[in-house]
Amino acid sequence: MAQDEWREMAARVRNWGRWGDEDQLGTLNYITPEKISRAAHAVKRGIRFSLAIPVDAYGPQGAHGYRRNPIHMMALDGGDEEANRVLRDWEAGGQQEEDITGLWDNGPMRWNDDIIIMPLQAGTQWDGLAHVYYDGQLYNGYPATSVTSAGATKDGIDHVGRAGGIMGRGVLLDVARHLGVQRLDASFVIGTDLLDEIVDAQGVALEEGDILVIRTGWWTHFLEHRDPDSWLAGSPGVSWRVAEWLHERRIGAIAADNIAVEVIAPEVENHFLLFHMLAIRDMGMTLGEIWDLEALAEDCARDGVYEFFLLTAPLVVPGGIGSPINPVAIK
Ligand code: UVW
Repeated sequence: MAQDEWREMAARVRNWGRWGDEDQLGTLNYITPEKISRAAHAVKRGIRFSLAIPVDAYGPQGAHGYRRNPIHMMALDGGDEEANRVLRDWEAGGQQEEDITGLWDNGPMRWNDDIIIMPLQAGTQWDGLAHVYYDGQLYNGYPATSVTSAGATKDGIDHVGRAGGIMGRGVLLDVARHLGVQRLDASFVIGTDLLDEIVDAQGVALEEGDILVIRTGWWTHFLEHRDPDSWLAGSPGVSWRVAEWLHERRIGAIAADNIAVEVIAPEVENHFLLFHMLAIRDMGMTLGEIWDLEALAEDCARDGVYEFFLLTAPLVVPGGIGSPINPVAIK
């Protein structure tokens, strides 16, 4: 029964062709230049909040073998000045060392460089539209085979980056604070009635093109326990039924402080990530995951203002599935 209901909702929320057969931006089309210009008026105090978790080896990944935390390494550092003195006299010294030694022989200029190796989904991110498919198709009907080992030839995150990123009016819906808890219980399902209640209680009017930011408080579970397995498995989040609620309100994008925006425990037996399929593949809605909303939420609770200008810029990775970001909320 629930599967039939889900399929019927999928047909109702599907935006394929709404912005043309070639579209690769989906609901970001709701965030028009006029919306962005209006959103800038939400900036009153000039106070900024970074919503990113640290890009380091101690993040929440590791529950899946295929996702690891970022590895940050130095390519050149302060010790290299001394090292190069030694390397200069080393017969087997490589080209780079010789070049650097040559440059560092003349004048005072020295520098440090670094390298990051990471899954693009490892930390605070936007999931692009090529991330999820079912029945052999991606958003806007592109075949699943258009994502190749060379990258996503359709629906890649590079289209979002080249279009100038994702920015506009952000609205925080603080579910945990509304329910009077530090964080929601494991596997708590956020339904549409609760979202309506929070919108009313917070006194915000949602508008077409808004970027919804949902706080479950679940990030604090990771900060306290540092356990990727229980953080992932217990993650509370939105129900798949929220997809139509977002569709009706013409929301531009949605982000949350959990691993997947939606609840991880399957709401329908053996059906995993039902909201992902509706949002990304059918609606063309980009999902923001693993955002740290704690400081922003404190401020919103203090001044009672839950809207802000949200600025995020995905990297232009040709064929990329998603992108790490440092989202910034400005009030
Ligand atoms: C999956 O794990 C499939 O998705 P996400 O990273 O979007 O939660």
